[in-house]
Parts: sequence; C-alpha cells; structure tokens
Amino acid sequence: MPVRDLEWFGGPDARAHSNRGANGIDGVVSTALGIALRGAPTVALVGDLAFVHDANALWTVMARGVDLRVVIVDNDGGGIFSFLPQAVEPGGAVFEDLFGTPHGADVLALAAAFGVPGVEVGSVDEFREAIRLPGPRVIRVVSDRSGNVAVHERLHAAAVVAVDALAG
Ligand SMILES: Cc1ncc(C[n+]2csc(CCOP(=O)(O)OP(=O)(O)O)c2C)c(N)n1
Repeated sequence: MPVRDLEWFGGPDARAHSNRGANGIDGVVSTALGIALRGAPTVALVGDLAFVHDANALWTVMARGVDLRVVIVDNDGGGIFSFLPQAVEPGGAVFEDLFGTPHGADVLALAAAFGVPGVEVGSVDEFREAIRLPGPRVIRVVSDRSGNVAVHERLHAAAVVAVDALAG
C-alpha cells in the first residue's frame, strides 16, 4: 500500500522510485539504498513484508555512511490483500493463511541485527521528530490491516462528496 498511498494522496509533486513496476516487494530496501548512495538524504516508505523480504539489504549499510531512513508501516503481513473480495469470502483463517501471511517478525530487531538503530513511533509528533534524524535508521509505524481499509473507505467517501460538490 505505501506506493499506492503515495500515488493517491501524495499530491502532484509526489515522485516514487521503483525497481520492478509498482508491485514488486523484492529488492525494495536495496533500491532505496542505491538511491541513498547518490548522497542525498533518502526516505523509504515500505510495508513490513517488503522490508522483511529484503532486510539483508541492510548488510554493511552502517559502514557506507548513507543517510537512509526506512519508514516501515508494520501491519504484520500483506495489507493490500485486505482490499480484495477474498478478504470477505472466504475471509477468516483461510484468508489469513493465504493472503494476510502474518510473519510476526520484530522489524526493529531485524534492523538491529545489522547494527541499524530504530525506533517505534506512536503519534504524528513522534514520527515528525524521528524522521528528522539522519540515517541509517528505521522507524516502525504500527498499523492495522482492517483499520487501514476503513481509513481508505472514509477517504474515498470524502473524495466522492468533494467531487460531487464540485460538479454542482
Ligand atoms: C517477490 C514478490 N512476492 C510476492 C508478491 C505479491 N505481493 C504483492 S503486495 C504483497 C504484500 C506486501 O505487504 P507489505 O509490504 O507489508 O505492504 P502492505 O500490503 O501491508 O501495505 C505481496 C506478497 C510480490 N509483489 N513480489
């Protein structure tokens, strides 16, 4: 969802780097590292599954002197699938096994295994404070898969109301 949220809600100036279309969860951290190696402060916004899939990219990151700040939206699994019909039918445990795929990995511990410091934030103010600090570092934002669907439904409903109002 992070790349889609950027597309939908990032505004006209939002730009994204991507290594394999908009959908690949492989190599996302490596791609961010490659961009950070150009020398500019770099923020990567990734899902927990994408992060876990490519956590080995953090290998030697501390020795490279890069300013890479990885923001992990951690909903313990693939949140995008909760937007699909199979979240409702069959839903439940079958959906969790096949699509939700909770992994239970401690993403901050995973980063720490490579010597990369991390912090969990619980509010917008904490996030603002954490994102200002130079990397390498990871920031964990805890999210909830079904709650995220509800937030998107509210945003989409508000967009429909706004467009209807514009249309008169
Ligand atoms: C290599 C690879 N395996 C599987 C997929 C299928 N896939 C697309 S999105 C996704 C889940 C991503 O989860 P996460 O990164 O936590 O982001 P969220 O959906 O929760 O926002 C998966 C497994 C893929 N795109 N690439």
